[in-house]
Amino acid sequence: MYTYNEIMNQAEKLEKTKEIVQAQTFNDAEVDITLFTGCGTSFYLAIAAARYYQSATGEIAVAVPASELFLHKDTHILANKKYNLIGISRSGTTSEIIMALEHLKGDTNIQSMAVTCNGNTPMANAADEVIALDHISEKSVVMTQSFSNMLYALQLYAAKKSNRSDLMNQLEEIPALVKVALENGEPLKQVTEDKNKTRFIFLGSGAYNGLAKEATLKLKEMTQTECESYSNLEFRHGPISIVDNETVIILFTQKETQNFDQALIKDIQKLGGFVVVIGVASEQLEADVIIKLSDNLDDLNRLVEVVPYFQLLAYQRAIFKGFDPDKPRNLTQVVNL
Ligand code: F1P
Repeated sequence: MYTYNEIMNQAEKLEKTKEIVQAQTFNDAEVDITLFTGCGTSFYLAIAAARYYQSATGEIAVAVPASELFLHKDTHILANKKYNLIGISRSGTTSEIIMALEHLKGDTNIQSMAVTCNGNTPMANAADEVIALDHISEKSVVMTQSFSNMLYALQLYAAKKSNRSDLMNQLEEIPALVKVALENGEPLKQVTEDKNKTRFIFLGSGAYNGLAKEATLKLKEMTQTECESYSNLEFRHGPISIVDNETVIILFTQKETQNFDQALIKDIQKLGGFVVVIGVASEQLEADVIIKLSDNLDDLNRLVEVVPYFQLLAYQRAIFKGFDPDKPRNLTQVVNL
């Protein structure tokens, strides 16, 4: 039950996150590369946040799993470049994120920031700056409102760092839009309550690729369904061969992708696949289910508006299949090596 409650009360939490980040001042020393890192959900968040950051600021931003930073430092860190290393972790105690920060500590080219739901942890203490979202304290093993709130915090951070009031104005609408999404009933009932739909594939490009990856993780964690994610047009290059009449494709569409998405949808439907489209451009598209988003924000700024749909999809599917989303198989809240 607490997983459900944590999904359903995330809009209020986003309001508080907005206040926290807007009130904070950040280090504005120049760097060459902003590197976002984390594990699991926090790594997928890093992908979305890095793509948002680069587009907002015009500066180079990349995402790397935390373990890669101590296992293969040289393949990710250039000795002659200055970095802002942004570590993301709900708990602030996951082994790899602490090991990565410790491994890079002392390198004068690297400044660091922790984004976490616990401001008093080894990770927060090891970083030069912290965005602490202490009002998020999830009981659930699966990360839901921590994902949306840390992603939102990093979007607000990018808007502040780039001094872009146009972005900030749009981001301010997010808590209200998430509330509407949460109150949208069960638009995916046709999918969640069909036992003949067994394979789920999420397609998202750009920053939405991070959301597509996180959507697969939610479904895996809550229902142990094997599922995959791809950048929209990559799906044609091989993976489409697995589509059959048990396959559901959830496609995140954007203004830039919609002209290509319709042909892709038709190709998938011809093979028997069931296609759900989520996005503002979805009005122009034909699919099996269309979830239309508000059209007053740019696709990049509305990222968090999409999150409730895939979190509730996983939750509702779990309930339909008789799983307890509060007790996901083989998982613990924090992974320690
Ligand atoms: C990250 C994480 C989660 C995963 C599981 C274990 O934790 O890997 O993504 O769902 O609960 O922990 P954190 O570093 O963000 O606390």
